[in-house]
Amino acid sequence: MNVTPTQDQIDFFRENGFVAVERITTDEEIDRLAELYEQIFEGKGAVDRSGIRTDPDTRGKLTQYFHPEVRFPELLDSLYVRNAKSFAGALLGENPDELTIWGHMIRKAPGGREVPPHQDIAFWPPDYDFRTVNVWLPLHDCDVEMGTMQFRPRSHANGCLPHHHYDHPSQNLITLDDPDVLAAPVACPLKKGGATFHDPATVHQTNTNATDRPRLAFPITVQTAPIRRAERRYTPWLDEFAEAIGGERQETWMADGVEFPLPA
Ligand SMILES: O=C(O)CCC(=O)C(=O)O
Repeated sequence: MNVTPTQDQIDFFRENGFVAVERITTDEEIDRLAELYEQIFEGKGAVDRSGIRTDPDTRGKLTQYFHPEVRFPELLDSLYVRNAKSFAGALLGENPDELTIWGHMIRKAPGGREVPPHQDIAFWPPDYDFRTVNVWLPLHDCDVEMGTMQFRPRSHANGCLPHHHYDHPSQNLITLDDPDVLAAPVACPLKKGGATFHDPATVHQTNTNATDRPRLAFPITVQTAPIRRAERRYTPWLDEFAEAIGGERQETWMADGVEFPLPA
């Protein structure tokens, strides 16, 4: 099973900054991933991303496990990752064999909080550009009520927009200063096996999980190697984060499970 975009999907992605795909992998592979989630989220290593200022009812209900491909290298050879690379390669006009990925797994428990509007580019080290496409795969049918992805069409056209922290800066939970000037969010409900692809500058968000089932998602970033920028991106929220955690800044990047120093 090899998934590549049609010209209409490429045109839609370039114009709107996102595209949904009906099937990127098999149900069997998704079932194996779901078993892996049980192992991962019951063990150590998942971090609470619900924030420290949330009320006790929502705390601990949004957990993430970063870089699962390091502990489970077989993920790199999954149909999901292979198809994500070929699809993203066509969207970016890059050779899929030269692209790498890093991933994170997200578990949004029933009642787990919303993720407010943000751009992924706003998290990047500000001296670098990566050409990326970000892929989001839920491990089951996923609708708005459960917290499927919602995108602001054409919001990727404006580069990195101003963000601020909505919890203590040490949590690095950021949201857009002014989402109201953008187009209204378009939700992408997905059937099991479907996925979305978005540009790193596309503003996106998800709702609270209002169902009684956990929402499991496996986003990956498909990327080229980092390119040093002539001018630093304006991201004061990253300075506040660095200050809040004692001055530490991102000095490495992850590619297919291997950590590399960011180029000088
Ligand atoms: O899964 C979610 O609820 C949000 C995911 C997201 O915003 C992201 O991966 O950038």
